[in-house]
Amino acid sequence: MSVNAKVVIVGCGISGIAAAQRLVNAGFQHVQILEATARSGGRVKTGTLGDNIIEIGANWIHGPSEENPVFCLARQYGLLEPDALTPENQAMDVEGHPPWVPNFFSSSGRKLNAEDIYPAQEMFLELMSEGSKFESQGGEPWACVGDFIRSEAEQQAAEKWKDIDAATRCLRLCVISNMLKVECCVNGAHSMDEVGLGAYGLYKTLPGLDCTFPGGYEGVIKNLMSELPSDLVTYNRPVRCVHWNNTEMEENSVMIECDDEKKIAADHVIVTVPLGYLKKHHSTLFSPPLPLHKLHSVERLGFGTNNKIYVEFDSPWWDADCEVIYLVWEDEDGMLDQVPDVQRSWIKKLFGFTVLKPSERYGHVLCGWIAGHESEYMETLSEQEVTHTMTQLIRRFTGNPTVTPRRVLRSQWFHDPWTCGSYSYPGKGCSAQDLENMMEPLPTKGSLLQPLQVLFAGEATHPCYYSTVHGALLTGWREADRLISHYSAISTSEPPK
Ligand code: 6YU
Repeated sequence: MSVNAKVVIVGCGISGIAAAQRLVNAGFQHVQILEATARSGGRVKTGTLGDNIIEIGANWIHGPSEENPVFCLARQYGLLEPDALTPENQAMDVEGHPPWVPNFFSSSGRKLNAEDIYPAQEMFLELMSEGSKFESQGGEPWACVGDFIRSEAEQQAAEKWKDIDAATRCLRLCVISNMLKVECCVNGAHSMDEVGLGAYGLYKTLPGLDCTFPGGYEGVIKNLMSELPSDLVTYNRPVRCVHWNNTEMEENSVMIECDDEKKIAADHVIVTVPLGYLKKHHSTLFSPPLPLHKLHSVERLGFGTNNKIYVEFDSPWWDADCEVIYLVWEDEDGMLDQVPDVQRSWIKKLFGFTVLKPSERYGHVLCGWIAGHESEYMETLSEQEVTHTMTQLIRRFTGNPTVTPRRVLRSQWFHDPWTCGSYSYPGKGCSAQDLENMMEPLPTKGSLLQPLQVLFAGEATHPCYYSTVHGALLTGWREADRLISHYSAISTSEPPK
């Protein structure tokens, strides 16, 4: 098939690249990507800390197994380590909770006994799994995940832990606050009070134990880009407005207006901008504006901030087998995941660290995780202030007043003008219909206007793998396939020449 229709893709993240790849391979002759920044990859972004390769954006392949297209591509390009490729690794079904070896430290400078903590962790994980079932039950006892967890945990703690001493019970409730902060990072939400309980179960996990890229996640982007024509992407070309339903134009139905005043006519545009950007700029990005039902879904879906703070040390203060470090504040038994005074105590939102492994490659590097408004505030501080606060935090939790990081590096996704946060989650009152609305092309069904003028891809448009790289990639393929089917239907319905 050779198709002359002109397709413009807005955004050169994995979804935009995937759409272009599929269209070019199907014979589309005029495909162009317009990217606001000077690079490809969007939220797949690899950087360095000293000599170490680190991820500023996406970290893991979630569920690396046959059904995961990112895993399949990474395997094909030879980007993964042998461990990740084994059938055992692919078959391991951990429902998104890798069984990492933890260390717990408390704000009074003690290393906590894992046995004291496990009952709280176990209860929390059971509740989270229960929370994901309301989606299929068609009813929810609470509007948000946070209220559900608190009310159930309170009740269960009163029953199950009635005979244990007050200090241990209190500590376990502090652990639940910590677990809520972990979930804020997983979901990219300010608080679990903002994550809808009814739609929480929409997210689906794939089998496979999450794995990383030894040479960096951007390897997938580089390999995909090398298969595309070199002039396909125009960098530093932000799109200001997509004019659709353009009855004045003679041939093409869409006109794309760029920040530098350049105007590009097209038959179809695939918009892949992040939901955070869409929330902020939808009123100027589309003319005419988005239909109301689509706009309501843009508003109902959540898009929050999750940032990383990498910290490198000369020697480790954690156990050799430790994979994750949790920091438990002993004054937080209210099962809250938000700090009362963001400016003074933003650091309390950082749940802890994942350990970069193997140490032979990375040395002693930790990746701190912090979500929400506290994370957005952290972005405004100078590097010195962040380093100082991290140093004080670690000294306090280890009880060692001399521990000093060698290097610190943080991400700043909220203040990235082309992302405006990290990734999407189902907000309160969300349902599967909202994700359907997100992916619905314009003009909507039933219209007599030229179909498929504006199509939507990007992680926030995937019905069950939103917030992931594989979800984003699949949406790019989905929208390309929509156009491919459209043109194959036209060509088969044409009379033979
Ligand atoms: C994953 C992971 N991961 C950590 C952090 C972040 C993300 N994700 P893009 O934004 O890439 O592309 C859009 C482009 O558009 C971009 O280049 C812009 O510059 C451009 N643009 C914008 N405006 C424009 C304009 N006007 N004109 C022109 N161009 C414009 N995913 O699989 N594993 O470990 C993580 C993580 C800190 C920030 C992640 C992870 C998310 C992915 O990175 C993200 O989904 C995709 O890269 C998005 O690709 P895209 O093409 O859509 O947009 C139970 C349950 C709960 C549910 N959640 C659980 C899942 C957990 C998800 N966890 C992620 C965690 C981490 C750590």
